[in-house]
Amino acid sequence: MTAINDVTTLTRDGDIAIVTLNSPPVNALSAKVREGLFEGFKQAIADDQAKAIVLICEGRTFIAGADITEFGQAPKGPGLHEVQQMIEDAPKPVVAAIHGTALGGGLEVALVCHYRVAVPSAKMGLPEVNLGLLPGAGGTQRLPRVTGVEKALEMMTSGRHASAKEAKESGLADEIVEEGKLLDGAVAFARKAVAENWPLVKIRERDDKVAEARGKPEVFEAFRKSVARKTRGFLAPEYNIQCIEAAVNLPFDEGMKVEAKLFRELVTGSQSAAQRHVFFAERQVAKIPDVPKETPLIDIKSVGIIGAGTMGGGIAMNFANAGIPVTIIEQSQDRLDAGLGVVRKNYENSAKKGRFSMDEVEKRMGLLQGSTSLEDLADKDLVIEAIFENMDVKKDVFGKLDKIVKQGAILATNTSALDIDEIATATSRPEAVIGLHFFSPANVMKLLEIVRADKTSKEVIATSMALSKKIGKIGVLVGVCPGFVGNRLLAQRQREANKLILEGAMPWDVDRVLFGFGLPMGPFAMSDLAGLDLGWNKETSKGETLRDLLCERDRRGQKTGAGFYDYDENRTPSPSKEVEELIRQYAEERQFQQRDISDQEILERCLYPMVNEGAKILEEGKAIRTSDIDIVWIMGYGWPRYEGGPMWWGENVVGLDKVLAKMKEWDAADTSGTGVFKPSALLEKAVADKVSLQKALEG
Ligand code: T1G
Repeated sequence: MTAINDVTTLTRDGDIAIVTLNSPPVNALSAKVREGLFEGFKQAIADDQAKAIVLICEGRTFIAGADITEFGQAPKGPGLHEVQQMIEDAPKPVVAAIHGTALGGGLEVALVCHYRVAVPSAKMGLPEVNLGLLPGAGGTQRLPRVTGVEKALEMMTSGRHASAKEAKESGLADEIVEEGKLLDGAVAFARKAVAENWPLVKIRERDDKVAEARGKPEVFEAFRKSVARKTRGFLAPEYNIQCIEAAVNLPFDEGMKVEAKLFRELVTGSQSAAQRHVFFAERQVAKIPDVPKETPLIDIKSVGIIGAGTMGGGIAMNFANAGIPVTIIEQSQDRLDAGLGVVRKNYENSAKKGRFSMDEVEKRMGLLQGSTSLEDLADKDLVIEAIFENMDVKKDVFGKLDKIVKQGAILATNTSALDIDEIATATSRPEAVIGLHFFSPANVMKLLEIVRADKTSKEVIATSMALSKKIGKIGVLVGVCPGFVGNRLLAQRQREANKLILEGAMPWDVDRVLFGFGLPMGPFAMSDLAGLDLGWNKETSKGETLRDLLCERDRRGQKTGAGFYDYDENRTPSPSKEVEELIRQYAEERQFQQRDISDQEILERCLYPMVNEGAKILEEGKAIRTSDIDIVWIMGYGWPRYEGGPMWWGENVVGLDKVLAKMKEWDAADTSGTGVFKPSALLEKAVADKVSLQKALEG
């Protein structure tokens, strides 16, 4: 056995050389790994006793891609293309032995090997698009030559991982070997290739699969249309498509030049920097400085949920989906039946869409028991209250839970803004109380704000964080403050949007600017969708606010065919002349000066205060890091990943100095006395010291 370097060894099994990588956590193609591959293959090729070579990895996975932590650094060691050239030109068969996830550069290394074998649990993909990139090591030219153009288009623009079975069917894998016997299987396969003198397959020399799409630009146009909505605003999907067009229409080496050019554009651009930031931010959220990894977890075997409304039912589905039995409490059998009926309907709709079988519907429904008695929650390990958003009602319920539920259970509230420290005072066990703020629809939205109260114990926090992953959520730990993190930033945007339409912009102007920025929907379209009459009623309406006036005119949103917008029978919105006149009159009566407002001002007024508020949240210790705030807004409110999240965007696209200057300008001009534009001290410090907010926070 030869140690090539500290992550690569070279051994021989008879006449088969074996290059083994062992570079945790995912054998990413760091400089050391590339060095080891280059030197290891050089020696294996030079070894006349070795009639073939197997490339295999120790640990959890085959190479999972380029080392994303190396991006932006000066390149060291042999380049990936050099390593690939060495492998592809080897004068003897090279077999990639794949387990875990062969992704990105990892699959691109496997594609220059002559053959690929995999275990049944292996997965393969080119997910660079999720990092705002494209496969930059020949993947865009080789994948379509193996799988054909349509599958390559779908795989590269979705970034999904193909199973070993699919890989075998599409020609990406040549053989599936027994689980747990990858090395033996790969060596036997290599030996067979030698014994039967198989040709050394170079994918770059194949043309049949790409030729099928030659002269058919409609294949690409149809595909572009099919992904347009999902990829709106993202550069990388289109660049991936263009590389595949090059693979169809140009000789291999020319196609490689197109790939290199477009890769360089993406990797040096802001979108990829933002998406790489999000990749790491999504993993950082799980790290809680004062809650060590070793913190013991409470075993959550059964869950109680109080409230079978939209939120309670949606929350219950998350646990049933994870196979955890749930008891749902409602005040009456009718409300219980209605709530469980909605859950069943949701499951049946998913089954109709082919997501799972009707048997699975019954299995999950079987995990949901209904009751009208809180006493039935006595033995639950976790109880989540999802009832009316009123402090007295919540404190009353928590007082009862404190008497009923076994010691050691977690008592959680789904409140979206109320003070959880106060709710905890209704119990004798504040250390067991935590906020689990789900976002509607609770069974769909990935974000879960986990709200630690002053006395919440580390075990309860650690258990809640682990549980969020188990039920498929991204749990972000936040502190108790009005609106926690997500809604607290939203309030900043909402306030400015509501003022802008009194100062001369129209709702459709604000929505257009924010939709154009990449948010899924503007605030006024969102209000029409949710309904303007939430919490409003005719009897008590005083006709004071714009919303009162709209609701009194039965303009309650999409459901009444009119809200801020007019809607046709297909609910297609159009600006409303009536609303425009109503707004102008309402503004004049309140002495608002109307003026032309630019799109830039709309964007700044809506988004800069969010950055400033995020800095205040950090200052107050209500979020651990700026990237957690980014994740909250990406996962919970649809902030575009290619803009990195509000804090990343404020720092890396706008510049904190510009945000601060505007906050100061608006603060100086503000006569409301509310201080809403007061610049965050942390923001001022970061700008003064010319450091990031995180650095300024860490001192
Ligand atoms: N580079 C560096 N670190 C990586 C990494 C990578 N490619 N992939 C994962 N990690 C770290 C991750 O940050 C975490 O670190 C730990 O590994 C476990 O990851 C030339 C240019 C492989 C499916 O996009 O999809 O190749 O937090 O928590 O849930 O064309 O990681 O423990 O310190 O996610 O089991 C293309 C990205 C790169 C794959 C495993 N490859 N990784 O998931 O564990 S660009 C990717 C993943 C490229 C070429 C281009 C997942 C995973 P820490 P984890 P997991």
